[in-house]
Amino acid sequence: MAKKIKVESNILKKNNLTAEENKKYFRDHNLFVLNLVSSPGSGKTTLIEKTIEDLQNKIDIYVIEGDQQTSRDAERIKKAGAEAVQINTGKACHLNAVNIKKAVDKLKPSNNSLVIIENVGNLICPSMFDLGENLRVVIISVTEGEDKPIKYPNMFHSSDLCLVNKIDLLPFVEYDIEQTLDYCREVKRDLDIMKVAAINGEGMQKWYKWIADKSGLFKI
Ligand SMILES: Nc1nc2c(ncn2[C@@H]2O[C@H](COP(=O)(O)OP(=O)(O)O)[C@@H](O)[C@H]2O)c(=O)[nH]1
Ligand SMILES: [Mg+2]
Repeated sequence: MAKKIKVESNILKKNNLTAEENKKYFRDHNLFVLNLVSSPGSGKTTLIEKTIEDLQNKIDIYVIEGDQQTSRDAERIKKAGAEAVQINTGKACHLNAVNIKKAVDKLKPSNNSLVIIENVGNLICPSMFDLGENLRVVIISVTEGEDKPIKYPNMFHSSDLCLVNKIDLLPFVEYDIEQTLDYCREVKRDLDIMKVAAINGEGMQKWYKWIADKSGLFKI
C-alpha cells in the first residue's frame, strides 16, 4: 500500500513540474488556456465548435483534443475553423502536462490567443492532473442526473466554472436543475454556474463574456 501511494505521488509530482513549465510558457506568450472536463457525451466538442463559430472574429482559438482513440474530435474542430491537435491517450483516462507541452509545441499558438483543451471524458482522473491551464471548466448535461457534483466532488471542487449543458432538453427529461445547482454549491460555494445549450446557442453569451472577462484578451 505504502509503495502504491509513493508511486502515485511521484507521478503527480512529475506532472506538476511540467505543469509549472506550461504555465510559464502560457504566461510568456499571453495565452489564456481552458481545460474542459466532463463525462463522455456531455457536449464538450459541440460547445467548442459553437464557441469557435461565435468568437473566431474576436480572438484566435486553438484546440487540444484528448480521447482514448480516434481523431474524430480534432477533425470536427478543424471543420469548425480552428487549428487542432489530437492526443490519443491509449490506456490512460486523462491528459497530463507532458501531453499538453508536446501538443503546444505542434500547435504553436500565436501570442494573445485562446487555447481550449478538451480532456478525456471522465469525471474522476482528470481532476488530479494540473495541465498548467488558467482555469478549469466542468460540463454536465441535463441527461446525466442531478447528483454528479456530490458523487464526483473532486472534479467540481477543482473547477472554476460549471456549465450545465443541453437545457433545450429540459422539457423532455426528469431532471431538477435547481437541485444540481444546490449540489454544486454544496461542493464549492463560490463555483460559477451557467445554463447553456451548445446545440442552439442558448445562454452562450454569458459563457463568452466569462471568457472575455477572465482572459482580458478581448471584449464582448
Ligand atoms: N440536445 C442537445 N444535444 C447536445 C447539446 N450539446 C451536445 N449535444 C449532443 O450530445 C452528443 C455528444 O456531444 P459531443 O459534443 O460529442 O460530446 P463530448 O463527448 O462531451 O465531446 C451529440 O449527439 C451532440 O449533438 C445540446 O446543447 N443540446
Ligand atoms: Mg468530444
